[in-house]
Amino acid sequence: MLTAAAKALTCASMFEVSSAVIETSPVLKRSLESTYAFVFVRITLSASAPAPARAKLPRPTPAAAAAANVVVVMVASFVASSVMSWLALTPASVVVDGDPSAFAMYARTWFEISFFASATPIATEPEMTPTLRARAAAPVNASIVGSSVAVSETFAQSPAPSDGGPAGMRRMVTEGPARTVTDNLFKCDVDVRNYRMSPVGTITADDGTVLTVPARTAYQTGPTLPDLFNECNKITPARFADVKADDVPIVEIDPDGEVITGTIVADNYFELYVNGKLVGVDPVPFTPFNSVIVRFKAKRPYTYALKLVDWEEKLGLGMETNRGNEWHAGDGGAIARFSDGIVTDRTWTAQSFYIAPLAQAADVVERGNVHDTTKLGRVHPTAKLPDCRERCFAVHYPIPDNWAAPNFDDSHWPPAYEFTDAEVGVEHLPAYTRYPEAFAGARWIWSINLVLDNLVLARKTVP
Ligand SMILES: [Ca+2]
Ligand SMILES: [Ca+2]
Repeated sequence: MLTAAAKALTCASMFEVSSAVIETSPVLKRSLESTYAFVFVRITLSASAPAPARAKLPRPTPAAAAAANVVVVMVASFVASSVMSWLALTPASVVVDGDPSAFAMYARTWFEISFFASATPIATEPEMTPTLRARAAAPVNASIVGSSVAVSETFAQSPAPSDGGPAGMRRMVTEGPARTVTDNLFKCDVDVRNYRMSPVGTITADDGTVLTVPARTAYQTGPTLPDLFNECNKITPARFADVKADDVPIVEIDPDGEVITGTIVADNYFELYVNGKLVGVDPVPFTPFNSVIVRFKAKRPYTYALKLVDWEEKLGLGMETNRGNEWHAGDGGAIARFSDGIVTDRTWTAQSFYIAPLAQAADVVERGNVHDTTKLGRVHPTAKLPDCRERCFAVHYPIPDNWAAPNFDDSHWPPAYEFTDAEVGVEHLPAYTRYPEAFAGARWIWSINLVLDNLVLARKTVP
C-alpha cells in the first residue's frame, strides 16, 4: 500500500495543469445585525499527465490514485488554512470587524472553500471514476469538517482581531453600571444653573482589569489651573482685555524656556501636560462650563498632551440626564490656544480609550488605528443612541503609562477630528463665546466620535 501511494505521489508530481478555471461567487452571510459580503475564489484545476510522460508512468491502482488525491487535497487544505489563519490574525491585513463573530465567519468561509476544494477532483486520471473520486473525497471531507469545527471554535473564542496589533489596541469590554467610589469630586459654592455632581466609579472588565470611570484623573492631587471664567469662583470677566494674564503663575517645565500663555475649554474635563509634566487640572470636572488661563515656561521642542473627559452621571455607561431623559449620552470637545502659535486642530493626534454607551461591544470596529463607531453617528443629533440603558456595554483600551511623555510614539494615533461650535453645542457658553480672541484660529477637537468617545488623549509636539 505504501509503495502504491509513493508511486501515485510520483505520478501526481508529474501532473501538469492543463487548464485552470477561476470562478468568483459572492456569498452573503448574515451575522447579528450586519450583513457581510464575502467573495471567495473557487479554483477548479483540471490536471492530466502530459502525453509522453503518461506512457512511461506506472499506472496507479485506483486506491493509490485516491490516496494521492487525498494527500494533494490535504496539503492544499493545510496551505489554505495557514493563509486564512495568518490573514485573520493580522489586523493590518484583514480588518473586517472588531468582534469575535467575525472570526467565526472567517472559519465558516474557510470551511466552504475547503469543501469546494475537496469536492473538486484534482487528479483526473481515467481510472478516477466518479465513484472513486467521491470515495477519495470522503475522508478528506471528514477531516476538513473536523478541522473546521476546531478552527471555528478557536476563532470564536478569540478576542478581537486587534490582539497582536499595535500597542494599545487591546480592548476591554464592560457591561452594566460601575460601582460608585466617589459621589462627587466638586461642589460649587454658588447656586448656578446647570450644576452637575461629578462622581467616580470602578468597574471590572471582561479580562479582569478594574477600570476607573469616567477616567482615572489627577483632579484630587494635581494643581488646579487658574480660572479664565468660572461661575463657582465668581470669576466672570466681561472681556478678555480685563484678564490680567501677568498675574497668572508660571509653571516651570524648563528653567531656560520661553513663557507661554494658553487658554483652554473642555467639555467637560481636561488635564494639561507639557513634556510629561502635569501643568494643571481643570477646576470643574463636569459642569458648569468653565475656562482656564495657563502660563508655563518650556524650551523647544516640547510636547502638549491633553487628557480629555466627557464626564457622566451613569457611571460606566457614558450617560447623563438631559431634558428629563436620564439615559442620554452626552458629548465631548476641547479647544485651546497658546501664545507660541499652537492651536487645537487636526494637526494634533487624538485617540479614544473609553467608548459608551453601546448596545454591543462589536459596535466599535478597529479600522487601522481608529476605534470606529461612525455607523452609530458621530455628533448630536444624528448619533443613534442605544436603548440598552443599564445593560449597555462599554469598550475600553489600556492607557499607555507614558502617553504624555515627549518620546511616546503617537504615530499610531489618528489625527484629531475637528468639530464646529454647533456640533459641540457651545454657541451659548460664556466661558467660551465671551472671549473670541482667546480662541481665535483654534478648532474644537476630539477623537472620531464626539458622543460615544468619553475619554480621549490628545497630543501635539512643537518642534
Ligand atoms: Ca470643565
Ligand atoms: Ca459621551
